[in-house]
Amino acid sequence: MQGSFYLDSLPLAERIYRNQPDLVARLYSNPIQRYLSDGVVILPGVIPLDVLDQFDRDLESLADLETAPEILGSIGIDGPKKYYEARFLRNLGAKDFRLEPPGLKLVDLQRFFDSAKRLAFADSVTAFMQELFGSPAALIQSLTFWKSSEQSIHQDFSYVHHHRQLGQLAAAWIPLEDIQAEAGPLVYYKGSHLPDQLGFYDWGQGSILASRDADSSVFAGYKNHLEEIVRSRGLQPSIFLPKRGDLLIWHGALIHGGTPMLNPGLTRRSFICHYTSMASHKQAQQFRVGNGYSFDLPPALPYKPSTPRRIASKMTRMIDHLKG
Ligand SMILES: O=C(O)CCC(=O)C(=O)O
Repeated sequence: MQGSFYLDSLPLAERIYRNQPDLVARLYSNPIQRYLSDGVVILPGVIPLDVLDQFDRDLESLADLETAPEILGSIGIDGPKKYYEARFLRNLGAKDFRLEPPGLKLVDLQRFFDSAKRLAFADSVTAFMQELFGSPAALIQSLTFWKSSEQSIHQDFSYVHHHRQLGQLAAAWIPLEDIQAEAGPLVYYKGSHLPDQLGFYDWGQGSILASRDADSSVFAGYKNHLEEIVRSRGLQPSIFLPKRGDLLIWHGALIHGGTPMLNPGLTRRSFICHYTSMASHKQAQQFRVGNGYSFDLPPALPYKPSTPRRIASKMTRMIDHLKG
């Protein structure tokens, strides 16, 4: 997919911002104006604390996988190779996911916990997305972190793209606790959200989409490309140290990542959701939640990995373990 696809799918608000920035102040709220100019906006104290309390309790229920209900074991996981290949929490072979090293992502907990669903569709989030897209929010995916992602800097549109309307992508970062500087907080670069002006990365044959199977030199090239943008434009890193209840919303093209965890004793519990507009993904219309929609809500059926798959996962983990 070429860069022109990205530009052709931008929401009206962003088209106005690019062509007649003065008009934006007359048409849109202050948070949308800041989002359009910086690629990011922080809304302090807008996430209901009682829902966060419930989500805390639900996450605790997952901690002991041997006693957690079977269905919870079928939660998807992602992140570094070991997690990506295990695919489901219960294949990880770990009893307590909280003891895993940084990088583990629990995928789509809104399919299992009402608290996660209520967070993903909190009024402050859905109202923002509705104004931005001119259409209700459609949740693509959520990721829950116990620790830092330690993910190198990237732009989401290259990775989160099954909705196809690449320009219609925004994400919410919801802290589940007050985030400490040494816990590996989110880092982002204000003003880095206009990839056509800063330069698209060519993932191969002019495509702007990342492939997990790409050669490691392609990933290294991507990292260099973004670092060069940051350096040449003099973009400054911002570190997000929110309090519980705060919300950060970022543009699908904002350069961001997870910083290294400096204190191994600290958690960085966070809930991250990616959205597109309902109008750009009609399939989402079947699952309405509050003022938004979701791609795929009913809980997945308990996953039974095939025997070869289980053996392959176990061997991969043993080899990784031996390699240290
Ligand atoms: O929270 C982080 O460390 C990074 C999360 C992220 O990059 C993402 O979800 O796109």
